[in-house]
Amino acid sequence: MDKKEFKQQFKKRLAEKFAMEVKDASATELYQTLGSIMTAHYSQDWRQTWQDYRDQQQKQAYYFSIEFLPGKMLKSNLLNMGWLEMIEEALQEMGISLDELAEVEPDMALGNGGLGRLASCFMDSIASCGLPGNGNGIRYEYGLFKQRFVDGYQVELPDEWLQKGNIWEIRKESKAVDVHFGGNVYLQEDANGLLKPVYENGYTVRAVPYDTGMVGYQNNIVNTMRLWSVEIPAEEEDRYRSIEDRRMIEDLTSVLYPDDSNEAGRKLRLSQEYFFVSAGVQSILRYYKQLGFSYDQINQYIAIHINDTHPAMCVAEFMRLLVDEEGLPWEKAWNLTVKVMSYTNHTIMAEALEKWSIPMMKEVCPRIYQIIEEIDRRFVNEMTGVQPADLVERTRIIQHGQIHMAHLAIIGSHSTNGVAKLHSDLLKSVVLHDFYVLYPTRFNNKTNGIAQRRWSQLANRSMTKVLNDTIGNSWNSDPKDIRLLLNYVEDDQVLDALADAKHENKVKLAEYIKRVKGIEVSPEAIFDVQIKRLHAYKRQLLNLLHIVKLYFDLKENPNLPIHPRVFIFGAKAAPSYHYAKSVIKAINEAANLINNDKSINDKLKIVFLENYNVTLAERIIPAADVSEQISLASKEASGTSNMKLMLNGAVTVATLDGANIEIRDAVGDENIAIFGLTETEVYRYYQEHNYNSAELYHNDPVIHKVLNAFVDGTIPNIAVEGQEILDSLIKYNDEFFVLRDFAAYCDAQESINEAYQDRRRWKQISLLNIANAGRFSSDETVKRYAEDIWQIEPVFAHNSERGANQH
Ligand code: CBF
Repeated sequence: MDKKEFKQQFKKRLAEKFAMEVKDASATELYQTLGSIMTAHYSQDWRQTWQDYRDQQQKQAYYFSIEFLPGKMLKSNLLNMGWLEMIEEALQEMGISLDELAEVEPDMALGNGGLGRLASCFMDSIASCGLPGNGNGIRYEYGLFKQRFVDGYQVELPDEWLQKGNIWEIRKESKAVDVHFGGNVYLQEDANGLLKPVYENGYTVRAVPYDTGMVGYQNNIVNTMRLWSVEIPAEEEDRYRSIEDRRMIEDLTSVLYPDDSNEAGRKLRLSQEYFFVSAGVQSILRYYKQLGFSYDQINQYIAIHINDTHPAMCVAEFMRLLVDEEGLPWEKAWNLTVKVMSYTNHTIMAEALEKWSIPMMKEVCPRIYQIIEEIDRRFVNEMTGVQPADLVERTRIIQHGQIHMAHLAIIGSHSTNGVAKLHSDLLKSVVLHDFYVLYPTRFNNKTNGIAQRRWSQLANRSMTKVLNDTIGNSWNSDPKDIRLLLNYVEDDQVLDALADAKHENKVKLAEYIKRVKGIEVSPEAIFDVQIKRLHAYKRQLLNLLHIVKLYFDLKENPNLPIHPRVFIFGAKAAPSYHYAKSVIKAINEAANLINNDKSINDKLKIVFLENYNVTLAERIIPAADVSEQISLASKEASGTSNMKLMLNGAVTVATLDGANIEIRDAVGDENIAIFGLTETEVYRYYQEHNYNSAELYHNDPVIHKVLNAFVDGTIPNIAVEGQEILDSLIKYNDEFFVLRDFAAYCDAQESINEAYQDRRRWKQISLLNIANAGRFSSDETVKRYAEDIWQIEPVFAHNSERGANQH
């Protein structure tokens, strides 16, 4: 489509849809009109992609994830369709700003953080690499809460993202399936002497899929993200007459559980898990049956990926359908199940490895419980005699009245991977060591990646322009080519152009900060950014302690030779995570104190931006000079904001944790500020029980002074929160070694301060970060999943224009 044709279509569609002309239409009406032209256009490719997979009998992967976090899709779809510039110009000629239309799109936030965002990066990359892979999840009516600050406290508001409809999705009633919950199940011989389950009582709900096209990058491939929504089947209407009864059903896909790192031990969450697992697996098997192949080969056509433990019931549901519904013998069904399933672990935090109590599982999905019990019984039988004797007891699925979902996922799949080298090693050596002993070949690493086109070409257009002018645009489709920039590390023109682009982004962010927070910040200052979920192990508190120290230093000596710094935070705390909310309050109050203290000559500012989400990340990241990746070594599985910030030329201050280690390997020690305990040192403390944080507090005058500020009124209005924070650090012995790493962190920060003042050197470091970021593209990550785990291949080009990007 060219500009002229688009403009004609646009006006025609606007008239048909809204009976309006451009000059009378609102931004929402214009946005919806544009969206409908786009979906109509890519729908042909969508159908064709599906047909190609079917005709070519392609093996397909299904990525089951309880969270997806795509953010806004308008511009990313335009970019992937190859339309971005053409549409921008055409709209402009009609007096419409694309940015204003993008503003009205809700940020699709069906996830909490890294886990869900990774799933969406994968969707983008899977389609862009021409790989046959689909998403399967839940269409929550309310996304992750909207965060507001009231008197410095986090307040959560509902995210009614569907209020104005969602232009990207299609409700597919014809693909609905029924999901059965509750009641009793017993086994009875059928006419052929086979044991079949008989269901009593219980209730059935309808799962209706809403499909969203996942548009590949300029390759005419469109995959599917299928999100399930609950409905009451017409034939069951009579059963659900009261509002309470209906509410009970509707709640199933109403809200996203607002936490991705604590055990979500509630019946609703378990029901949600079974709901999307059962619906997804049923629809996959229905498709497979239409292909007409025997079940013996199902693993050659289907791969199911269990993203974290939430969809682990896929193992049992697949068994249920093969054994109960299709009549396969147990052993045969089991062999196939293990070959079809694979699992990614995303955390070493014990509390996030889900466990469900037997009574609850029996109540929610009794047949699934029976199947898990049988898997567990057979596992124990099979492992009889394995040494050491207690290994089986430690690895079995059902222990002490609880069902261990990670154990189910590992035992029931052929692959378990971690998400960064260190994390995968820790899984093997510590967290899942017992399983590694049993199944050494199942364990592997797949370091995370990011959808680089979104985080550069969309989010940072000024940098993109410099890169395109300097190295051409092959990196647009093959992010690895960004390394061509290495040739320009001594080129002052390029260094200056990149620095100018950064400055432009900082000016824009400064304007935004002024608009939403009323805080004046100078784009000449260092923009130092920590953006991620608020969690004690991520140590936003360490960042704050250092800021307070700097503040005291400046109070003592206002002429201290430090380059002005703006510390920017973005973080949501899970609503029930009291401690995290106290840290938010403390940061906000410290901001009030420091930002209003004229005596420090504007050398220090704190900006805590509300409602951190994908869209806000797209504003902040291009403007960042410094990237804070300061979790306690061993605790952050990978991190992905570290990769986004690096790609945008920020310099990382980091512990040797998660993917920071690989970033260090990529850029070299001299282009990153590493500090703090290593994972080995942390584990040594755990073994020797010899950490004493109170000693540090009493003996180190700097720590003493900084911590006292939290309880002596220096930071105002945090009497309760300040005490809670102090107690966590002293009384409860500082679980995440904040005080132990404090001095090293201050030194690392000082090295950043010095490095920044050597402008040329800083620009070079920044360039080296950009140039070395290509390896963290999720294109590369999904290719490794495709090859090593799912065994899927790029679709064979249907015609010369279609197919995998040739990179
Ligand atoms: O692997 C993706 C991300 O997942 C988490 O957010 C998670 O929810 N477990 C981890 O905390 C991140 O380290 C990781 O990058």
